[in-house]
Amino acid sequence: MTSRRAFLKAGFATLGGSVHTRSAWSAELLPGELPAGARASAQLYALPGKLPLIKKTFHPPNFETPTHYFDQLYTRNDAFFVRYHLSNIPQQSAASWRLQVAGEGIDKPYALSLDELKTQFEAVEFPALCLCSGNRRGLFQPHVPGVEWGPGAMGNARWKGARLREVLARAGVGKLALEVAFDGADSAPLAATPDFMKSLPIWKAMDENTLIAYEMNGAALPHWNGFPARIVVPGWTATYWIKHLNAINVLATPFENFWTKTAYRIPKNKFPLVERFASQESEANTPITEMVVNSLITNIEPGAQFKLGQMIEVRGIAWDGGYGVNVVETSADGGATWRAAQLEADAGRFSWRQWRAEVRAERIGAITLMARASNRIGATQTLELMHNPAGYHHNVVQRLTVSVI
Ligand SMILES: Nc1nc2c(c(=O)[nH]1)N[C@H]1C(S)=C(S)[C@@H](COP(=O)(O)O)O[C@H]1N2
Ligand SMILES: [Mo]
Repeated sequence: MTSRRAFLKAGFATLGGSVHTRSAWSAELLPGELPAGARASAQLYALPGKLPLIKKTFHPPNFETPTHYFDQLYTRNDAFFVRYHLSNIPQQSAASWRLQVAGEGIDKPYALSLDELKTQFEAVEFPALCLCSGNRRGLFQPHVPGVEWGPGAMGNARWKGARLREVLARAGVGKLALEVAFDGADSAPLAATPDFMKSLPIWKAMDENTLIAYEMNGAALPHWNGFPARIVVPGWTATYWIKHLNAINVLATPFENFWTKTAYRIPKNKFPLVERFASQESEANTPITEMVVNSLITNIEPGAQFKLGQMIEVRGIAWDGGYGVNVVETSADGGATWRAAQLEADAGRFSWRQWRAEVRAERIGAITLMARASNRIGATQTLELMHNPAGYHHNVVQRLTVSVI
C-alpha cells in the first residue's frame, strides 16, 4: 500500500506544485454538509501558477476553489478550479500550436495558428460562468460515484476570443453538418481509456456566444485552464468547454465518443431545461446541457459565530443557464420565512449575479441561513435533491448553520 506521504510526494513530483498541510484550515473551508471522510482527506495544494486549492485527486488533477474566492464578481485566474479526465497534459507552445478544422460537414479543411486566431477574427469578450456538471456531487445523499466535489468546481470569468461560427464559416459549413466535435491536447496514459472529446449540436456551435477563447480576465489562459485556447459555451455546463483545443471536426452523424454518447447524461424530463441536444438523445436519457438555477452564500463559513442582536450581512452569488436570475430570497429561520435579497449590478446573462441581505441574530443558539434563487423563466432552486446516477445539477437550497452567542 502506498503511504499517504509517498502518495503526496508522487503527486508533487508529477505536477510540480506544493502541499499545504494546514488540514485544520482546509477543513474550515469545506461545506459542513460534506461527509466526514471527504472533509478529513481534503487538503490544500498549489499547482504551479495556482494558489492553494482544495485537492480532490492528483491523477488526473482535480482541484476546487475555496468558497471565499467567490465573494467577488470575477474569480481570479490563479484560484480558478481545475478539472481533467485524463492525466497526460502536455504544455502547449503558443508558437507551434495549431487548430485543425476538418470533417465531412465542411467544404475546405484548414489550420490556424494562435496569431491567426487572434488577428483574423473579430475578438469578442464577455463574462460567463464555467461550472462543472458535477459541482456539489459530494453533497449527494445517497452518494454517487465520481469526483466528490463541494461547491467550488466553478468560476466566473471574462472570456475573450473568436466566435466559433466565424472559424467554421471560413471552412464552408455544408448542409450535412449535424454536430461539431472538439478534441484537446490531453490524453490518457492507457490506450484503453477513451480520449476526452465532446460534440455540440450544430445550432449551438453556430450560436453567436460560443467562443474559441484565448484570454480569461484579461490574461492568457493559465495552462491548467486550457492554454492556449478553449471552447466557451455560455449557459451550458463546462463539460463542453474543451481545453487545449487542437481539433474541430464537423460531423454528419451523431458523435460516437464515450464522453458524449455515454457519459454526461441526465434522465429525460426531470430537469426544467429548454435547450436540447436532439441528435444525442436516447429513450432513457439526454446529454446535460444548460445549467440549472442556483446560488451560494460566499462570505460566511459554516459554524461562524455572531453576537446576539447583531446584524449579519449575508452575501452571495446566483446564476442560471442564461435566462437571468431575477429573485434571490434568504431565510434565517430554516425556511419558515423568506425575504428578498438585494441584487447587485447585472454583468450579463451568462455571468453569476452578486446579491446581499441583512438578517438580525435574534436568538442564542444555532441558526440556519438559506438562500434561494429564481430566474426569468420561472425556475427556482429545489428543496429536495433531484437524484440522478451521475450526480449532476445539484441545486438544492443551501443550509448554512451558524451560531449566535
Ligand atoms: N481538454 C479537456 N478539456 C476539458 C476537460 C478535460 O478533461 N480535458 N474537462 C471538461 C470539464 S468536465 C470541465 S468541468 C471543465 C473544467 O474547466 P477548468 O479546468 O478550466 O476549470 O473543462 C472541460 N474541458
Ligand atoms: Mo465537469
